[in-house]
Amino acid sequence: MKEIKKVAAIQDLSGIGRCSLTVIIPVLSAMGVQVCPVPTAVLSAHTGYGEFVMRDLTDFMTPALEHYKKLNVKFDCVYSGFLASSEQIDHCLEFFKSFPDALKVVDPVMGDGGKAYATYTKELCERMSELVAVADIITPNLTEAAILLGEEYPEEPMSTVLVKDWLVRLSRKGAKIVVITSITLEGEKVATVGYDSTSESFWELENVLVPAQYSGTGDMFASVLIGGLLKDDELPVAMNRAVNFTEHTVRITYEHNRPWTDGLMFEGELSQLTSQQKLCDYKPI
Ligand code: PXL
Repeated sequence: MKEIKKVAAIQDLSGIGRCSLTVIIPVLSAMGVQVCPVPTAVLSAHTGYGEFVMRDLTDFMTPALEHYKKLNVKFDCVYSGFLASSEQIDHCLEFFKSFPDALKVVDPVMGDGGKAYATYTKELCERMSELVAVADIITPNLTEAAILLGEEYPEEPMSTVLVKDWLVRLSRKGAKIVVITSITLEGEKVATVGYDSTSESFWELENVLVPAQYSGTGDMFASVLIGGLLKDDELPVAMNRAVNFTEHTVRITYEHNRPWTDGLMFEGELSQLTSQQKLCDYKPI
């Protein structure tokens, strides 16, 4: 029987407003990957609601890791995302160190639209670079890329030359592969761009413009990307899969005129993720 790949997902569980584990578990499961959640916090609703109750689970992480080591669990991927305290950076580093053969994915969740999320302190943002340093793959959005590089959030469309410079500078912080989502490029384009430092290749996937943004979009993108890479997709193929599915669910949500806090209406669309078809709408830049 084919082995099912296992991902340790170090992420929060938010009851309302699809994001983090409530996106990652169904999406990766539909792609045939087992998600083993390591909850960083439990929230009544994600932070975008402004009002929410949250239980920080920092003290759960080390005992959980010790248990997995005792069970001799082998994870194929360790994937970190929303963190509740700067101390959790140390626990994530321990997870990455404990499973050296796993694909290490860091979604440096810190903010969006040029602003940091409500619970993200300056210290937590500063320490995120320690995780980026040990990652194989990082998936920042433009806000997070700017924070990691110590740059201002670009209010103007970016040139391809500048985007490539950001990708290379980010990869020099440690990760072999860097994928940045939601970049506004010159020529009224929004794109997802990727860089593989081993082959020194750059990829761009143009996104269809939808005049709305929804919570959990980054989690959706990263989950589909990971699912593809664990099925041995090449980077541009996995990016293509992730862009297409994310875009499709954004469009459906927009057509239903849902508030952005609800997240993406993906539940009826999961069957699309089971397809093995490899797409090639990407282009080198
Ligand atoms: O999708 C990022 C995210 C994850 N988890 C929580 C959040 C957010 C973004 O707002 O609040 C709790």
